[in-house]
Amino acid sequence: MPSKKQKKIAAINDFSGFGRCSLTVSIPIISAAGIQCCPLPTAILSNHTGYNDYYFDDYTDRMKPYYKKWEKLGLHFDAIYSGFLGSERQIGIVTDFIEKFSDEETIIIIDPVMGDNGRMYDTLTGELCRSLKKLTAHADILTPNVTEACILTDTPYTSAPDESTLNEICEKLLSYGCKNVVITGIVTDNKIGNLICRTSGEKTLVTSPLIGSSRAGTGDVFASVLAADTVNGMSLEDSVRRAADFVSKAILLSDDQQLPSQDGLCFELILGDMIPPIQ
Ligand code: PXL
Repeated sequence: MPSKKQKKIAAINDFSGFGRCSLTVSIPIISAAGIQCCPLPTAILSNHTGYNDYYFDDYTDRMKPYYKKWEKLGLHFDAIYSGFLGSERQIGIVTDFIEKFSDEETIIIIDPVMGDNGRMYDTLTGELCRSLKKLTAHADILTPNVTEACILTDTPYTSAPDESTLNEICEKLLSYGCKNVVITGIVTDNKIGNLICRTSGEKTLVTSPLIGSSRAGTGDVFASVLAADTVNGMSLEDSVRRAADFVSKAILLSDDQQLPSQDGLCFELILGDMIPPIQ
């Protein structure tokens, strides 16, 4: 009997050598889930921008020549997952990439990486943020945190938006054209929630106990698990639940190791959780 064809995900994100974010998170997590992860770098950094100093090499000019060779190879992806973008021109490049390498079956996951805790990341310009709005229209699943959801919808930032504000944010994000939104890291009392909003109007809040510290790269770990699980056929709600559980477990372990918050989540210790059961 022929076995099921292995899936592949194109991960468009930066390569940061230290600090556990972007490609250094996505490649191991997606691979552990049994999926081939094919990276298209947007920038190369010594370490992420959450540290005081870093080397930053913008990869904009090299992205098209790089994936031209993928075109020649006739590649096609089951999912395209885009994360941190290094320049405004990369919005057009990612759009072109989606047109070239997807069909109606391809799941497009867009993590609009812009900031956290009410602050924009260093390398993000206002122009890039505005252009990211256009990119969201292509997403089957858009995964902003609360800060990013506020920036994208021109909503004043509050760490714990109330239900009516969240509803307005969801409506606005969906009006840009994406199919599903997952707003991550919504803090309420002693819980942390991820709100799934669908074009049908149906909303589901997936909550976890609020435990452990706030850490760099958490959104990247979350989106990587979500990308892997949805490509493996899991429902959006179950994928969000599993991503939230994986993140919570990794945060507890990282706190236990007394890892500095900038150094991210020591997810390596639980990568085994991503391995699917043998069929
Ligand atoms: O985790 C988000 C992220 C991704 N890539 C780079 C970053 C950050 C957050 O600081 O600096 C380069």
